[in-house]
Amino acid sequence: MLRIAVQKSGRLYDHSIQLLKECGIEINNGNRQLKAVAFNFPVEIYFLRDDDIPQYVYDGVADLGFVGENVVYEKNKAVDTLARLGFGRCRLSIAVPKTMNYREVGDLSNLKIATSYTYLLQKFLEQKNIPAEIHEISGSVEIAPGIGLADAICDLVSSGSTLFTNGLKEVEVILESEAVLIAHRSLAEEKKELLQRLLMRIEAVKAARHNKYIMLNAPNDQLQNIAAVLPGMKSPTIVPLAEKGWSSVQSVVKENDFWEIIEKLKSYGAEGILVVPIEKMIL
Ligand code: PRT
Ligand code: ZN
Repeated sequence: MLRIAVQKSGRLYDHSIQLLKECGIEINNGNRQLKAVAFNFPVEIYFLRDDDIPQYVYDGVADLGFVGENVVYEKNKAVDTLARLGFGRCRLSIAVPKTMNYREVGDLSNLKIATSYTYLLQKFLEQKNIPAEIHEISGSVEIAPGIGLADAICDLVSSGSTLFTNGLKEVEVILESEAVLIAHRSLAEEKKELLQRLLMRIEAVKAARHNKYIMLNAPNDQLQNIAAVLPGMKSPTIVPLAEKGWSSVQSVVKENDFWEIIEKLKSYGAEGILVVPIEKMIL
């Protein structure tokens, strides 16, 4: 049995449960218990505060954890990071009042900076050789400058709207973060096998999210050009159509390159282009 720690409630909860579900691991956490056993995979889920997850995994009370990299680095526990999970993206940044004339990192010298990320902030300031005072607070960091508690803050940012509404501007990015899968350093053999199965599923779900299945009709005299822009997993599938001189082409495209590819395909005379999501992709 693998024991996986996930956030009990908060920004990572829904995505964590969704990812497990897409990996074929269903749990019933109807009344929000602290522990739940999956129906169809030997996995037990522990619901914890995100800040506690690295410690539980380090101690081996949980084998694995889904948690933000920001928390992993801040807690600085010796655990292995095995996969990036593609959700919970944010950055840990320093922000100052927007009225401040900020030019460079040296301008932070002798300021009082409020944060709940004392370890990462201290490391950053030491690296840059900046003498500044760190004021630890556990929540609502963004209001600290407004109430005279600090001159600047160091906190997580995603859209930037919290900073904006509090009259702050982002001036230094300390860390880019997303949710990751962490693991205890010495897992038993039987757990390692389960972990490999889980990792394969996570990679399949991630690959599927980043790829689309594409089908189109192409004039035969353009097949070479079209095949060249559609490398697919190995190479595209090409099947003749009932109409003479035409073929159906099927392949897989990366979401990032998607529009560029469509434009090229159209310029080569492709017609009836259909694009469908992929449920799972096993490479
Ligand atoms: O109760 P528990 O301790 O488990 O939860 P928590 O309150 O500590 O964490 P939670 O649920 O807020 O966040 C969990 C994780 O989500 C974080 O550790 C990050 O890895 C990730 N994450 C992604 C974020 C954000 N984006 C985020 N924007 N965590 C927090 N924020 C906050 C930020 O602190 C600030 O208050 O959102 C505000 C800024 O957002 P924008 O969009 O206005 O910039
Ligand atoms: Zn937390």
